[in-house]
Amino acid sequence: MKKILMVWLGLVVTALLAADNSVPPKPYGAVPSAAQLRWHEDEIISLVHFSTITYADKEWGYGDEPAALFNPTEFDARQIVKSAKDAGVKLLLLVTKHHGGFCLWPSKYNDTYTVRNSPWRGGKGDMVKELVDACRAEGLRVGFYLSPWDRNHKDYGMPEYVTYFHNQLRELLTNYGEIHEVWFDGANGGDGWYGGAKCTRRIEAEKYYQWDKVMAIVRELQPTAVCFGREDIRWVGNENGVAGDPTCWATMNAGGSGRLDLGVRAGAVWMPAEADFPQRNGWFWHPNDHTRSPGDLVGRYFASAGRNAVMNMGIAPDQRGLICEEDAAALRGFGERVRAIFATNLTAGGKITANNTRPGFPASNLLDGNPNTYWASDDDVLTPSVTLDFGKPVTFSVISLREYIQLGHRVDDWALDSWDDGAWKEFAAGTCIGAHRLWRGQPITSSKIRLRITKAAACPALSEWGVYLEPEASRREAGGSLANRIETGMTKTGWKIVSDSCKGESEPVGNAIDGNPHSLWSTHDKAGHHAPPQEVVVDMGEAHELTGFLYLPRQDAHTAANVGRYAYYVSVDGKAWGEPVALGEFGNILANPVQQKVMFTKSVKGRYFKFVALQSAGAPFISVAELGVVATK
Ligand SMILES: [Ca+2]
Ligand SMILES: [Ca+2]
Repeated sequence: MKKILMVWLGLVVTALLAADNSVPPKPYGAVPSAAQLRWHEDEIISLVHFSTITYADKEWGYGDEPAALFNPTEFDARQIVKSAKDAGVKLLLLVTKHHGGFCLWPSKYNDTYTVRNSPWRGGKGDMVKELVDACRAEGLRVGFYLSPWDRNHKDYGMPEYVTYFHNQLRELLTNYGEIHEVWFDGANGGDGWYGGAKCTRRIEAEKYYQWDKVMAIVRELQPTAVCFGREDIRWVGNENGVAGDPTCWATMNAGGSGRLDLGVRAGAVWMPAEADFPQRNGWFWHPNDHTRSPGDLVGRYFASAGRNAVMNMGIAPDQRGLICEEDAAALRGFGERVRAIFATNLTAGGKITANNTRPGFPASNLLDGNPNTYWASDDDVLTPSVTLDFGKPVTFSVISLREYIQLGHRVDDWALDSWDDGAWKEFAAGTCIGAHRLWRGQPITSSKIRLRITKAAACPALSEWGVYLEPEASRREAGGSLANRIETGMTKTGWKIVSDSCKGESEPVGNAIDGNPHSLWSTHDKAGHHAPPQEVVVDMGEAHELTGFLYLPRQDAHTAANVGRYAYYVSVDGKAWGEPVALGEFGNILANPVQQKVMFTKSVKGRYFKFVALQSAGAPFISVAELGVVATK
């Protein structure tokens, strides 16, 4: 009897397994940590840049901007956080200390250069605390940026500074509750004030800061935080908010090496890309700068969050301590557009079928709005397809795909077909899917669509599929041209080159004043690279009252030859030049090659100008896309 019972029980167990043999696929390759998963879900995050240099009209503080400058009389943390929230920002990264060294909190390790030394709140304020409290009140998560480079600190370059840096990190990660991202900038070492020494200090960034100790502090004090720039999250390689095209794999080689924009297919570690860019041209607020338009921001959303990266849009309070009306309106406009695009998922009511389904992981999981349920195929089926029948003609222009990344990057290639005149017609194809992949195109009307996985390393596991129609007005804004972001200054009719230090062969000197942002003057030819200093003298044909000049660096990814340091002269007769009317550095020109506008301390009359490139940002030659002038008339 006992034996029979055992056999019977065995049969029951076997039958139960057969009825529910929903064995999930095994993970493929590297997978995200819980903290990385949560970071992926944020999609839109935002750095907040605010410091003494907001009052000095600079991008990088030299370190000597007086703390007395810092007096945002209308500072309102809630207004700043609400503006970010309007844009859909989920995590706010506070720049607690930028390269200039000024601390937005009253650090006990610094007696001279923090909010305590400023007039703001009578020296009794803690701006980090006010912003953190506002984030928590508005439901945003919080991250901290702490610059390793410090151009104010007297000990920078020496071991004492590293102790200071570690102490500050410990202080920040101890006193403000749970922090979800810690951000370390890659800009490191160079000239600075350094306690009055005013010199250049170079360090070996990989060794100097003792990163193993830094990471131990982060892991000890904030175990649920991701770390940008070191172990968890990588920079996307530009400050345009544009992830790699066509791929942006979340994986990199062990140790984080690999192409920052494209990632590494089947790389050993999960280290996804964060695509940062400022809402304005500069990261800090400047009186003559302006916001990007909402339509422009939407384009960057598709190019970052829509390519498996996270969009990090920098916002900047003005000198009052508020997000100015212009910027707040653009943030609101951006948020409204994104919400409008994704307001109605046209898959609702559709009938979905797959040509292969793993038991327990049906195709309907793609449409349930739940990121934790997914459709998967059998282990040996690497190229399944899934069809969605709307039951009626539907017009769409945006497709959203999400892989169940808890099981890794499984899909290599995919294609989408519409049902056109009784036959399938491919309208989109791509590679990496990952956390989120968006396709944005011209409207298509079709009664059904099909997703084909055309190549995969392991059986695909996809969690969500969305189909949307972008409002026409929003769609018309797509692809806003570069040209409308470039200030041309005074018209260049009648200008001519008087002399130059290097003609340039394939990219001749005349290209610097031809009004075309895409044509360049580069100082290299068959003989090789011609190192700076390089200069050009231009005759404007008649005298003008000049108030400033414009330098447009090349606008593609090749930024190394952009001009780092410059001198600018003006002359009435093209013979007597005198002292330069402007002499300085284009800060951050390598990572953020936006148009540079340098205003003179007072206007100067002249018919000729001489632009001298004293130093290249990072190449053995220099390049100029355009030179222009700002004149009173
Ligand atoms: Ca789902
Ligand atoms: Ca040009």
